[in-house]
Amino acid sequence: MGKKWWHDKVAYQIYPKSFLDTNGDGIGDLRGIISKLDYLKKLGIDIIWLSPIYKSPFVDQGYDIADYYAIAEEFGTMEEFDELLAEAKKRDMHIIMDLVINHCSDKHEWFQKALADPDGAFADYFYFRKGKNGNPPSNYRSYFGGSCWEKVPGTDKYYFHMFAKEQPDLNWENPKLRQELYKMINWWLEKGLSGFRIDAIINIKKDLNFPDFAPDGKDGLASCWKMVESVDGVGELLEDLKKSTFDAFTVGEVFNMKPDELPEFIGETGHFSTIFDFSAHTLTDGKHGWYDAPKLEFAKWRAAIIQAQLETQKYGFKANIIENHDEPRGASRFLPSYAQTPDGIKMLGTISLLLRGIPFIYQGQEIGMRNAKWNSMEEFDDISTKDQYHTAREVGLSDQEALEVCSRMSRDNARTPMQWTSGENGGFTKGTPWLKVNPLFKDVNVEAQEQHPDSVLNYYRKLVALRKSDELKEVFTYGEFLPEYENVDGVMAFYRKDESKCILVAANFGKDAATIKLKSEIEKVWLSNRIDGTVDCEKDSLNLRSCEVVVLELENHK
Ligand code: TEU
Ligand code: CA
Repeated sequence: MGKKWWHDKVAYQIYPKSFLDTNGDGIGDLRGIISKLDYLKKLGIDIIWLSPIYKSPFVDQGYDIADYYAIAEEFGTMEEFDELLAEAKKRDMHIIMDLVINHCSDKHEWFQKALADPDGAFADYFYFRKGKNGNPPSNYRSYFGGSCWEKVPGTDKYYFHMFAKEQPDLNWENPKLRQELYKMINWWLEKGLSGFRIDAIINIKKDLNFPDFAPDGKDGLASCWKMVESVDGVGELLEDLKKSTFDAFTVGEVFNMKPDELPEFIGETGHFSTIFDFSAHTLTDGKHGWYDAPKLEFAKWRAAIIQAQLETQKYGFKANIIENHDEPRGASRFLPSYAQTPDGIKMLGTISLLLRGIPFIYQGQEIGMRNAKWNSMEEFDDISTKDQYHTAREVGLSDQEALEVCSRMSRDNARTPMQWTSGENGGFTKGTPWLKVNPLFKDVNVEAQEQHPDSVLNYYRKLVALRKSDELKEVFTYGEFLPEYENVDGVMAFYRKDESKCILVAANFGKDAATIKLKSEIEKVWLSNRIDGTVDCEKDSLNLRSCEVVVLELENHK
Protein backbone atom coordinates (compact mmCIF):
# COMPACT_ATOMS: atom_id res chain seq x y z
CA MET A 1 0.00 0.00 0.00
CA GLY A 2 1.50 3.34 -1.03
CA LYS A 3 2.18 5.66 1.90
CA LYS A 4 0.21 8.92 1.99
CA TRP A 5 0.91 12.07 4.06
CA TRP A 6 -2.36 11.71 5.98
CA HIS A 7 -1.96 8.06 7.02
CA ASP A 8 -0.27 8.82 10.37
CA LYS A 9 -2.20 11.97 11.25
CA VAL A 10 -4.73 12.65 14.01
CA ALA A 11 -7.74 14.80 13.15
CA TYR A 12 -10.14 16.97 15.17
CA GLN A 13 -13.64 18.08 14.21
CA ILE A 14 -14.67 21.61 15.13
CA TYR A 15 -18.36 22.55 15.11
CA PRO A 16 -17.65 26.31 14.74
CA LYS A 17 -21.02 27.51 16.04
CA SER A 18 -20.28 25.90 19.43
CA PHE A 19 -16.50 26.13 19.69
CA LEU A 20 -15.65 29.61 21.07
CA ASP A 21 -17.42 32.97 20.76
CA THR A 22 -15.12 36.01 20.90
CA ASN A 23 -17.51 38.87 20.07
CA GLY A 24 -20.28 38.17 22.53
CA ASP A 25 -23.05 37.28 20.08
CA GLY A 26 -23.39 33.78 21.56
CA ILE A 27 -22.15 32.13 18.36
CA GLY A 28 -18.73 30.56 17.95
CA ASP A 29 -16.49 32.26 15.40
CA LEU A 30 -13.26 31.99 13.40
CA ARG A 31 -11.44 34.33 15.81
CA GLY A 32 -12.25 31.81 18.54
CA ILE A 33 -10.78 28.95 16.52
CA ILE A 34 -7.60 30.93 15.77
CA SER A 35 -7.21 31.60 19.50
CA LYS A 36 -7.30 27.86 20.26
CA LEU A 37 -4.85 26.55 17.64
CA ASP A 38 -2.13 26.18 20.29
CA TYR A 39 -4.56 24.20 22.47
CA LEU A 40 -5.16 21.86 19.53
CA LYS A 41 -1.45 21.67 18.74
CA LYS A 42 -0.76 20.65 22.35
CA LEU A 43 -3.37 17.89 21.96
CA GLY A 44 -1.32 16.61 19.01
CA ILE A 45 -3.82 17.50 16.28
CA ASP A 46 -2.59 17.52 12.66
CA ILE A 47 -5.84 17.96 10.68
CA ILE A 48 -8.77 20.20 11.61
CA TRP A 49 -12.18 19.57 9.98
CA LEU A 50 -14.46 22.60 10.16
CA SER A 51 -18.19 21.94 9.92
CA PRO A 52 -19.69 24.40 7.39
CA ILE A 53 -18.81 28.10 7.77
CA TYR A 54 -20.28 29.25 4.43
CA LYS A 55 -23.09 31.80 4.08
CA SER A 56 -26.28 30.06 5.19
CA PRO A 57 -29.78 30.70 6.58
CA PHE A 58 -28.89 27.99 9.17
CA VAL A 59 -32.07 25.96 8.66
CA ASP A 60 -29.81 22.93 9.09
CA GLN A 61 -27.06 24.74 11.02
CA GLY A 62 -25.05 25.61 7.93
CA TYR A 63 -25.54 22.37 5.99
CA ASP A 64 -27.76 24.52 3.78
CA ILE A 65 -25.33 26.67 1.84
CA ALA A 66 -26.51 29.88 0.19
CA ASP A 67 -23.10 30.94 -1.19
CA TYR A 68 -20.19 28.50 -1.54
CA TYR A 69 -17.72 31.37 -1.93
CA ALA A 70 -18.66 33.40 1.15
CA ILE A 71 -17.99 32.99 4.87
CA ALA A 72 -21.14 33.34 6.99
CA GLU A 73 -20.92 36.71 8.71
CA GLU A 74 -21.96 34.96 11.93
CA PHE A 75 -18.54 33.26 11.89
CA GLY A 76 -16.43 36.15 10.56
CA THR A 77 -14.82 37.21 7.30
CA MET A 78 -12.83 35.67 4.47
CA GLU A 79 -9.83 37.61 5.76
CA GLU A 80 -10.20 35.87 9.12
CA PHE A 81 -10.49 32.53 7.34
CA ASP A 82 -7.27 33.28 5.44
CA GLU A 83 -5.66 34.17 8.78
CA LEU A 84 -6.84 30.85 10.25
CA LEU A 85 -5.31 28.99 7.29
CA ALA A 86 -2.01 30.85 7.68
CA GLU A 87 -1.88 30.34 11.46
CA ALA A 88 -2.62 26.63 11.04
CA LYS A 89 0.13 26.29 8.44
CA LYS A 90 2.59 28.01 10.81
CA ARG A 91 1.84 25.19 13.25
CA ASP A 92 2.13 22.50 10.58
CA MET A 93 -1.60 21.83 10.81
CA HIS A 94 -3.99 21.15 7.95
CA ILE A 95 -7.49 22.61 7.51
CA ILE A 96 -10.21 20.64 5.75
CA MET A 97 -13.68 22.05 5.20
CA ASP A 98 -17.11 20.48 4.94
CA LEU A 99 -18.19 19.99 1.33
CA VAL A 100 -21.99 19.96 1.13
CA ILE A 101 -22.76 19.28 -2.53
CA ASN A 102 -25.69 16.89 -2.51
CA HIS A 103 -27.89 19.94 -1.95
CA CYS A 104 -27.69 23.66 -1.39
CA SER A 105 -29.91 26.17 0.39
CA ASP A 106 -33.19 27.29 -1.17
CA LYS A 107 -31.75 30.79 -0.74
CA HIS A 108 -28.86 29.99 -3.10
CA GLU A 109 -29.07 32.13 -6.25
CA TRP A 110 -29.22 29.00 -8.43
CA PHE A 111 -32.45 27.93 -6.73
CA GLN A 112 -33.89 31.42 -6.69
CA LYS A 113 -33.30 31.60 -10.49
CA ALA A 114 -34.88 28.17 -10.89
CA LEU A 115 -38.01 29.28 -9.02
CA ALA A 116 -38.14 32.40 -11.17
CA ASP A 117 -38.06 30.30 -14.35
CA PRO A 118 -39.13 26.68 -13.63
CA ASP A 119 -38.59 25.77 -17.28
CA GLY A 120 -35.23 27.51 -17.57
CA ALA A 121 -31.62 26.31 -17.36
CA PHE A 122 -31.32 26.75 -13.59
CA ALA A 123 -34.32 24.51 -12.96
CA ASP A 124 -32.12 21.75 -14.39
CA TYR A 125 -29.60 22.36 -11.60
CA PHE A 126 -32.26 20.67 -9.46
CA TYR A 127 -34.90 17.94 -9.84
CA PHE A 128 -38.11 19.62 -10.95
CA ARG A 129 -40.75 16.99 -11.76
CA LYS A 130 -44.47 16.97 -12.52
CA GLY A 131 -46.65 15.30 -9.90
CA LYS A 132 -48.70 12.12 -10.41
CA ASN A 133 -52.51 12.55 -10.35
CA GLY A 134 -52.21 15.52 -8.06
CA ASN A 135 -49.66 13.76 -5.83
CA PRO A 136 -45.89 14.17 -5.52
CA PRO A 137 -43.82 12.25 -8.10
CA SER A 138 -42.91 9.51 -5.57
CA ASN A 139 -43.62 8.41 -2.01
CA TYR A 140 -40.22 9.14 -0.44
CA ARG A 141 -39.83 10.38 3.13
CA SER A 142 -36.92 12.76 3.67
CA TYR A 143 -34.22 12.21 6.30
CA PHE A 144 -35.91 14.98 8.25
CA GLY A 145 -39.46 13.65 7.83
CA GLY A 146 -42.28 14.49 5.45
CA SER A 147 -42.29 14.11 1.69
CA CYS A 148 -39.08 14.57 -0.32
CA TRP A 149 -41.15 16.64 -2.79
CA GLU A 150 -42.19 20.28 -2.36
CA LYS A 151 -44.46 22.20 -4.73
CA VAL A 152 -42.78 24.70 -7.06
CA PRO A 153 -45.00 27.73 -6.54
CA GLY A 154 -47.19 28.64 -9.50
CA THR A 155 -46.57 25.38 -11.36
CA ASP A 156 -47.75 21.76 -11.41
CA LYS A 157 -44.20 20.75 -10.56
CA TYR A 158 -42.39 19.65 -7.42
CA TYR A 159 -38.73 19.91 -6.47
CA PHE A 160 -36.79 17.09 -4.77
CA HIS A 161 -35.12 17.39 -1.36
CA MET A 162 -33.79 14.43 0.61
CA PHE A 163 -33.22 16.61 3.63
CA ALA A 164 -35.22 19.71 4.57
CA LYS A 165 -37.41 21.46 1.99
CA GLU A 166 -34.96 24.36 2.38
CA GLN A 167 -32.22 22.03 1.04
CA PRO A 168 -33.09 21.30 -2.61
CA ASP A 169 -31.04 18.45 -4.08
CA LEU A 170 -28.56 19.40 -6.78
CA ASN A 171 -28.92 17.56 -10.09
CA TRP A 172 -25.65 15.72 -10.52
CA GLU A 173 -26.80 14.41 -13.91
CA ASN A 174 -26.34 17.96 -15.21
CA PRO A 175 -22.71 18.46 -16.40
CA LYS A 176 -23.08 22.25 -16.11
CA LEU A 177 -23.95 21.93 -12.42
CA ARG A 178 -21.06 19.53 -11.85
CA GLN A 179 -18.61 21.95 -13.51
CA GLU A 180 -19.84 24.76 -11.22
CA LEU A 181 -19.18 22.54 -8.19
CA TYR A 182 -15.73 21.46 -9.42
CA LYS A 183 -14.76 25.07 -10.04
CA MET A 184 -15.75 25.95 -6.48
CA ILE A 185 -13.90 22.98 -5.00
CA ASN A 186 -10.68 23.87 -6.86
CA TRP A 187 -11.05 27.50 -5.78
CA TRP A 188 -10.99 26.46 -2.13
CA LEU A 189 -8.10 24.03 -2.68
CA GLU A 190 -6.09 26.77 -4.39
CA LYS A 191 -6.63 28.90 -1.28
CA GLY A 192 -4.68 26.29 0.69
CA LEU A 193 -7.21 23.82 2.09
CA SER A 194 -5.77 20.35 2.48
CA GLY A 195 -9.02 18.68 1.54
CA PHE A 196 -12.64 18.10 2.53
CA ARG A 197 -15.03 16.08 4.59
CA ILE A 198 -17.71 15.29 2.03
CA ASP A 199 -21.27 15.49 3.27
CA ALA A 200 -24.04 12.94 2.57
CA ILE A 201 -22.30 12.21 -0.72
CA ILE A 202 -23.86 8.78 -1.37
CA ASN A 203 -27.17 10.55 -2.02
CA ILE A 204 -26.03 12.33 -5.21
CA LYS A 205 -27.10 9.44 -7.46
CA LYS A 206 -30.85 9.25 -7.97
CA ASP A 207 -33.04 6.75 -9.80
CA LEU A 208 -34.44 9.20 -12.36
CA ASN A 209 -37.63 7.17 -12.63
CA PHE A 210 -38.22 7.91 -8.94
CA PRO A 211 -40.06 4.60 -8.41
CA ASP A 212 -42.29 4.26 -5.34
CA PHE A 213 -41.20 1.84 -2.59
CA ALA A 214 -43.36 -0.09 -0.15
CA PRO A 215 -44.46 2.33 2.59
CA ASP A 216 -42.53 1.80 5.84
CA GLY A 217 -44.27 4.19 8.19
CA LYS A 218 -47.64 5.42 9.42
CA ASP A 219 -47.36 8.36 6.99
CA GLY A 220 -47.61 5.96 4.03
CA LEU A 221 -44.19 7.06 2.80
CA ALA A 222 -40.97 5.10 2.23
CA SER A 223 -37.50 6.06 3.51
CA CYS A 224 -35.60 7.92 0.80
CA TRP A 225 -32.48 5.87 1.41
CA LYS A 226 -34.30 2.91 -0.18
CA MET A 227 -33.79 4.67 -3.50
CA VAL A 228 -30.13 5.31 -2.60
CA GLU A 229 -29.59 1.64 -1.82
CA SER A 230 -31.33 0.43 -4.98
CA VAL A 231 -29.71 2.66 -7.61
CA ASP A 232 -26.36 1.96 -9.26
CA GLY A 233 -23.92 4.47 -10.69
CA VAL A 234 -22.80 6.66 -7.79
CA GLY A 235 -19.24 5.51 -8.52
CA GLU A 236 -19.22 7.12 -11.95
CA LEU A 237 -20.19 10.48 -10.45
CA LEU A 238 -17.60 10.14 -7.69
CA GLU A 239 -14.92 9.35 -10.25
CA ASP A 240 -15.95 12.39 -12.27
CA LEU A 241 -15.64 14.50 -9.10
CA LYS A 242 -12.22 13.04 -8.31
CA LYS A 243 -10.74 13.47 -11.79
CA SER A 244 -12.08 17.03 -12.09
CA THR A 245 -10.62 18.38 -8.86
CA PHE A 246 -7.10 18.86 -7.53
CA ASP A 247 -5.60 16.02 -5.54
CA ALA A 248 -6.59 16.42 -1.87
CA PHE A 249 -7.33 14.52 1.34
CA THR A 250 -11.00 13.54 1.24
CA VAL A 251 -13.06 11.80 3.92
CA GLY A 252 -16.49 10.78 2.76
CA GLU A 253 -19.55 10.68 5.01
CA VAL A 254 -21.03 7.51 3.57
CA PHE A 255 -24.05 5.66 4.92
CA ASN A 256 -26.02 3.06 2.94
CA MET A 257 -23.06 2.05 0.78
CA LYS A 258 -23.26 -1.28 -1.01
CA PRO A 259 -20.95 -3.53 1.09
CA ASP A 260 -19.03 -4.91 -1.90
CA GLU A 261 -18.15 -1.37 -3.02
CA LEU A 262 -15.71 -0.66 -0.16
CA PRO A 263 -12.54 -1.15 -2.30
CA GLU A 264 -13.91 1.29 -4.90
CA PHE A 265 -14.51 3.85 -2.16
CA ILE A 266 -11.25 3.66 -0.14
CA GLY A 267 -8.85 1.44 -2.06
CA GLU A 268 -5.51 2.56 -3.51
CA THR A 269 -7.37 4.30 -6.36
CA GLY A 270 -10.62 4.81 -4.44
CA HIS A 271 -13.14 7.59 -4.86
CA PHE A 272 -12.03 9.01 -1.47
CA SER A 273 -8.88 8.95 0.66
CA THR A 274 -11.03 7.44 3.36
CA ILE A 275 -14.59 7.28 4.71
CA PHE A 276 -15.87 7.31 8.28
CA ASP A 277 -16.56 4.04 10.06
CA PHE A 278 -20.15 4.31 11.33
CA SER A 279 -20.50 0.59 12.06
CA ALA A 280 -20.89 1.17 15.82
CA HIS A 281 -23.28 4.09 15.32
CA THR A 282 -25.72 2.33 13.00
CA LEU A 283 -26.20 -0.42 15.61
CA THR A 284 -28.66 1.89 17.35
CA ASP A 285 -30.56 2.96 14.23
CA GLY A 286 -34.24 2.48 14.88
CA LYS A 287 -36.39 0.85 12.20
CA HIS A 288 -38.66 3.89 12.12
CA GLY A 289 -36.81 6.53 14.08
CA TRP A 290 -35.08 7.30 17.35
CA TYR A 291 -38.12 6.11 19.31
CA ASP A 292 -37.49 2.48 18.39
CA ALA A 293 -33.69 2.65 18.48
CA PRO A 294 -32.37 -0.60 19.99
CA LYS A 295 -30.27 -0.36 23.15
CA LEU A 296 -26.57 -0.83 22.53
CA GLU A 297 -25.17 -4.27 23.47
CA PHE A 298 -21.44 -4.47 24.19
CA ALA A 299 -20.95 -7.75 22.29
CA LYS A 300 -22.56 -6.28 19.15
CA TRP A 301 -20.52 -3.09 19.50
CA ARG A 302 -17.30 -5.11 19.80
CA ALA A 303 -18.21 -7.37 16.87
CA ALA A 304 -19.12 -4.42 14.63
CA ILE A 305 -15.80 -2.68 15.20
CA ILE A 306 -13.80 -5.89 14.74
CA GLN A 307 -15.65 -6.72 11.52
CA ALA A 308 -15.11 -3.21 10.14
CA GLN A 309 -11.41 -3.29 11.01
CA LEU A 310 -10.82 -6.73 9.44
CA GLU A 311 -12.74 -5.82 6.28
CA THR A 312 -11.19 -2.36 5.88
CA GLN A 313 -7.56 -3.39 6.31
CA LYS A 314 -7.86 -5.51 3.17
CA TYR A 315 -8.27 -2.36 1.06
CA GLY A 316 -7.24 0.83 2.90
CA PHE A 317 -8.16 2.95 5.88
CA LYS A 318 -11.33 4.25 7.50
CA ALA A 319 -11.64 7.27 9.73
CA ASN A 320 -12.48 6.18 13.26
CA ILE A 321 -14.78 8.27 15.45
CA ILE A 322 -16.54 7.96 18.76
CA GLU A 323 -18.86 10.88 18.02
CA ASN A 324 -19.49 13.82 15.72
CA HIS A 325 -21.96 16.72 15.34
CA ASP A 326 -24.75 14.34 14.26
CA GLU A 327 -24.47 11.87 17.11
CA PRO A 328 -25.09 11.88 20.85
CA ARG A 329 -21.95 12.04 23.00
CA GLY A 330 -20.08 8.74 22.83
CA ALA A 331 -19.43 8.63 26.58
CA SER A 332 -23.20 8.52 27.11
CA ARG A 333 -23.95 6.22 24.22
CA PHE A 334 -21.19 3.59 24.26
CA LEU A 335 -20.48 3.38 28.00
CA PRO A 336 -22.87 1.77 30.49
CA SER A 337 -23.77 4.11 33.36
CA TYR A 338 -21.19 2.57 35.76
CA ALA A 339 -18.52 3.32 33.14
CA GLN A 340 -19.43 6.95 32.47
CA THR A 341 -16.46 8.02 34.55
CA PRO A 342 -13.02 9.42 33.69
CA ASP A 343 -11.65 5.84 33.65
CA GLY A 344 -14.38 4.65 31.30
CA ILE A 345 -14.02 7.67 29.05
CA LYS A 346 -10.23 7.20 28.86
CA MET A 347 -10.83 3.51 28.06
CA LEU A 348 -13.24 4.28 25.22
CA GLY A 349 -10.87 6.90 23.81
CA THR A 350 -7.94 4.47 23.91
CA ILE A 351 -9.83 1.87 21.89
CA SER A 352 -10.92 4.41 19.26
CA LEU A 353 -7.56 6.12 18.85
CA LEU A 354 -5.46 2.96 18.63
CA LEU A 355 -7.57 1.14 16.05
CA ARG A 356 -6.19 0.95 12.54
CA GLY A 357 -7.29 4.04 10.62
CA ILE A 358 -7.34 7.82 10.97
CA PRO A 359 -8.62 8.90 14.39
CA PHE A 360 -11.00 11.88 14.42
CA ILE A 361 -11.59 13.49 17.83
CA TYR A 362 -14.77 15.57 18.08
CA GLN A 363 -14.65 18.82 20.06
CA GLY A 364 -15.23 18.13 23.75
CA GLN A 365 -14.54 14.39 23.45
CA GLU A 366 -11.04 15.03 24.78
CA ILE A 367 -12.40 16.39 28.08
CA GLY A 368 -15.09 13.73 28.44
CA MET A 369 -18.19 15.77 27.57
CA ARG A 370 -21.39 13.77 27.94
CA ASN A 371 -25.03 14.21 26.90
CA ALA A 372 -26.87 17.14 28.43
CA LYS A 373 -30.05 17.01 30.51
CA TRP A 374 -32.86 18.42 28.37
CA ASN A 375 -35.96 19.83 30.12
CA SER A 376 -38.20 20.69 27.19
CA MET A 377 -38.29 20.51 23.41
CA GLU A 378 -37.89 24.30 23.32
CA GLU A 379 -34.28 23.88 24.45
CA PHE A 380 -33.34 22.09 21.21
CA ASP A 381 -32.34 23.91 18.02
CA ASP A 382 -32.13 21.03 15.55
CA ILE A 383 -34.45 20.28 12.64
CA SER A 384 -33.76 16.53 12.91
CA THR A 385 -34.55 16.40 16.63
CA LYS A 386 -37.85 18.22 16.17
CA ASP A 387 -38.82 15.79 13.40
CA GLN A 388 -37.92 12.80 15.56
CA TYR A 389 -40.04 14.17 18.41
CA HIS A 390 -43.08 14.41 16.11
CA THR A 391 -42.44 10.92 14.73
CA ALA A 392 -42.39 9.55 18.29
CA ARG A 393 -45.58 11.40 19.22
CA GLU A 394 -47.37 10.19 16.06
CA VAL A 395 -46.83 6.57 17.06
CA GLY A 396 -48.22 7.24 20.51
CA LEU A 397 -45.34 8.16 22.81
CA SER A 398 -46.26 10.76 25.42
CA ASP A 399 -44.64 14.19 25.42
CA GLN A 400 -42.37 13.08 28.28
CA GLU A 401 -41.44 9.81 26.55
CA ALA A 402 -40.69 11.59 23.27
CA LEU A 403 -38.61 14.18 25.13
CA GLU A 404 -36.64 11.35 26.77
CA VAL A 405 -35.95 9.78 23.35
CA CYS A 406 -34.70 13.12 22.01
CA SER A 407 -32.63 13.77 25.11
CA ARG A 408 -30.87 10.44 24.59
CA MET A 409 -30.37 10.63 20.80
CA SER A 410 -30.34 14.28 19.78
CA ARG A 411 -27.50 15.73 17.75
CA ASP A 412 -27.74 18.78 20.02
CA ASN A 413 -25.99 16.70 22.71
CA ALA A 414 -22.87 17.14 20.57
CA ARG A 415 -23.63 20.78 19.79
CA THR A 416 -23.81 22.29 23.27
CA PRO A 417 -20.99 24.80 23.62
CA MET A 418 -17.42 23.65 24.20
CA GLN A 419 -16.61 23.89 27.89
CA TRP A 420 -13.44 25.95 28.41
CA THR A 421 -13.78 27.05 32.05
CA SER A 422 -16.06 26.69 35.08
CA GLY A 423 -17.01 30.36 34.63
CA GLU A 424 -20.08 31.88 32.96
CA ASN A 425 -21.35 29.74 30.08
CA GLY A 426 -18.35 27.47 30.49
CA GLY A 427 -16.15 30.21 29.07
CA PHE A 428 -17.79 29.80 25.65
CA THR A 429 -19.38 33.23 25.45
CA LYS A 430 -19.94 36.42 27.40
CA GLY A 431 -23.27 36.71 25.64
CA THR A 432 -26.28 34.39 25.51
CA PRO A 433 -25.23 31.06 23.99
CA TRP A 434 -27.23 30.07 20.89
CA LEU A 435 -27.75 26.63 22.49
CA LYS A 436 -27.71 25.90 26.19
CA VAL A 437 -24.47 25.01 27.93
CA ASN A 438 -24.36 21.49 29.40
CA PRO A 439 -24.79 21.93 33.19
CA LEU A 440 -21.90 19.48 33.73
CA PHE A 441 -19.49 22.22 32.61
CA LYS A 442 -18.64 23.14 36.19
CA ASP A 443 -16.60 19.94 36.53
CA VAL A 444 -15.97 19.06 32.89
CA ASN A 445 -13.95 21.90 31.37
CA VAL A 446 -10.52 22.50 29.84
CA GLU A 447 -9.26 24.89 32.52
CA ALA A 448 -10.01 22.46 35.38
CA GLN A 449 -8.44 19.56 33.53
CA GLU A 450 -5.29 21.48 32.60
CA GLN A 451 -4.49 21.54 36.31
CA HIS A 452 -4.86 17.79 36.88
CA PRO A 453 -2.18 15.44 35.45
CA ASP A 454 -4.70 12.58 35.64
CA SER A 455 -7.53 14.40 33.84
CA VAL A 456 -9.21 13.06 30.71
CA LEU A 457 -7.58 15.90 28.76
CA ASN A 458 -4.07 15.06 29.90
CA TYR A 459 -4.72 11.37 29.25
CA TYR A 460 -5.84 12.18 25.69
CA ARG A 461 -2.66 14.17 25.22
CA LYS A 462 -0.61 11.14 26.29
CA LEU A 463 -2.74 8.84 24.12
CA VAL A 464 -2.27 10.95 20.96
CA ALA A 465 1.43 11.34 21.72
CA LEU A 466 1.74 7.55 22.08
CA ARG A 467 0.02 6.93 18.76
CA LYS A 468 2.39 9.41 17.07
CA SER A 469 5.53 8.42 19.01
CA ASP A 470 8.71 7.55 17.12
CA GLU A 471 8.67 4.04 18.60
CA LEU A 472 5.06 3.15 17.83
CA LYS A 473 3.68 5.36 15.04
CA GLU A 474 4.64 2.81 12.37
CA VAL A 475 2.79 -0.07 14.05
CA PHE A 476 -0.23 2.09 14.97
CA THR A 477 -0.43 3.45 11.41
CA TYR A 478 0.31 0.38 9.30
CA GLY A 479 0.34 -2.52 11.78
CA GLU A 480 -2.19 -5.29 11.26
CA PHE A 481 -5.33 -5.29 13.42
CA LEU A 482 -5.84 -8.68 15.06
CA PRO A 483 -8.74 -9.21 17.47
CA GLU A 484 -8.18 -11.24 20.66
CA TYR A 485 -10.23 -12.51 23.66
CA GLU A 486 -13.50 -12.06 21.72
CA ASN A 487 -15.05 -14.76 23.91
CA VAL A 488 -14.28 -12.97 27.18
CA ASP A 489 -17.37 -11.06 28.36
CA GLY A 490 -16.81 -7.33 28.58
CA VAL A 491 -13.30 -7.41 27.11
CA MET A 492 -12.44 -5.49 23.94
CA ALA A 493 -8.85 -6.33 22.95
CA PHE A 494 -6.74 -6.35 19.83
CA TYR A 495 -3.15 -6.48 18.67
CA ARG A 496 -1.51 -3.94 16.44
CA LYS A 497 1.27 -5.93 14.93
CA ASP A 498 4.04 -5.69 12.34
CA GLU A 499 7.29 -7.54 11.89
CA SER A 500 8.99 -5.65 14.71
CA LYS A 501 6.28 -4.77 17.23
CA CYS A 502 3.36 -6.57 18.85
CA ILE A 503 1.17 -4.17 20.81
CA LEU A 504 -1.82 -5.43 22.81
CA VAL A 505 -4.63 -2.98 23.56
CA ALA A 506 -6.94 -4.54 26.14
CA ALA A 507 -9.94 -2.99 27.87
CA ASN A 508 -12.52 -4.30 30.31
CA PHE A 509 -15.91 -2.68 29.64
CA GLY A 510 -17.53 -5.09 32.09
CA LYS A 511 -18.82 -4.25 35.57
CA ASP A 512 -16.65 -6.99 37.13
CA ALA A 513 -12.93 -7.64 36.94
CA ALA A 514 -11.75 -9.89 34.11
CA THR A 515 -8.65 -12.03 33.61
CA ILE A 516 -7.01 -12.77 30.27
CA LYS A 517 -4.13 -15.14 29.49
CA LEU A 518 -1.34 -13.35 27.69
CA LYS A 519 0.11 -15.17 24.69
CA SER A 520 3.65 -13.90 25.35
CA GLU A 521 5.74 -11.93 27.83
CA ILE A 522 5.10 -8.26 28.54
CA GLU A 523 8.11 -6.30 27.30
CA LYS A 524 6.76 -2.83 28.20
CA VAL A 525 3.68 -1.14 29.62
CA TRP A 526 3.17 1.83 27.28
CA LEU A 527 -0.06 3.20 28.72
CA SER A 528 -2.64 2.41 31.36
CA ASN A 529 -5.59 4.41 32.67
CA ARG A 530 -4.71 3.37 36.21
CA ILE A 531 -3.53 6.47 38.06
CA ASP A 532 -0.27 4.73 39.02
CA GLY A 533 0.17 3.45 35.46
CA THR A 534 0.81 -0.11 36.63
CA VAL A 535 -0.77 -3.36 35.45
CA ASP A 536 -1.86 -6.36 37.56
CA CYS A 537 -0.24 -9.41 36.00
CA GLU A 538 0.80 -12.71 37.58
CA LYS A 539 2.81 -14.85 35.16
CA ASP A 540 0.64 -14.88 32.03
CA SER A 541 -2.60 -13.84 33.76
CA LEU A 542 -3.49 -10.19 33.23
CA ASN A 543 -6.19 -8.98 35.58
CA LEU A 544 -8.24 -6.04 34.36
CA ARG A 545 -10.43 -4.07 36.73
CA SER A 546 -13.77 -2.79 35.46
CA CYS A 547 -13.04 0.14 33.07
CA GLU A 548 -9.31 -0.56 32.99
CA VAL A 549 -7.44 -0.26 29.72
CA VAL A 550 -3.80 -1.13 29.06
CA VAL A 551 -1.45 -0.78 26.11
CA LEU A 552 1.30 -3.41 26.34
CA GLU A 553 4.23 -4.31 24.15
CA LEU A 554 4.48 -8.09 24.06
CA GLU A 555 7.29 -10.27 22.92
CA ASN A 556 6.48 -10.62 19.21
CA HIS A 557 4.70 -13.96 18.86
CA LYS A 558 3.55 -15.41 15.56
O1 TEU B 1 -25.64 14.05 7.54
C1 TEU B 1 -26.06 13.09 6.57
C2 TEU B 1 -26.87 12.06 7.20
O2 TEU B 1 -26.70 10.90 7.00
C3 TEU B 1 -27.96 12.54 8.09
O3 TEU B 1 -29.18 12.09 7.52
C4 TEU B 1 -27.80 11.97 9.47
O4 TEU B 1 -28.12 10.59 9.43
C5 TEU B 1 -28.76 12.77 10.31
O5 TEU B 1 -28.20 14.04 10.36
C6 TEU B 1 -28.88 12.19 11.72
O6 TEU B 1 -29.88 12.93 12.41
C7 TEU B 1 -25.01 15.17 6.92
C8 TEU B 1 -24.56 16.13 8.01
O7 TEU B 1 -23.57 15.50 8.81
C9 TEU B 1 -25.76 16.54 8.80
O8 TEU B 1 -25.37 17.40 9.88
C10 TEU B 1 -26.71 17.28 7.89
O9 TEU B 1 -27.91 17.55 8.60
C11 TEU B 1 -27.05 16.43 6.64
O10 TEU B 1 -25.93 15.80 6.05
C12 TEU B 1 -27.60 17.34 5.54
O11 TEU B 1 -26.54 18.12 5.03
CA1 CA C 1 -19.32 35.13 17.84
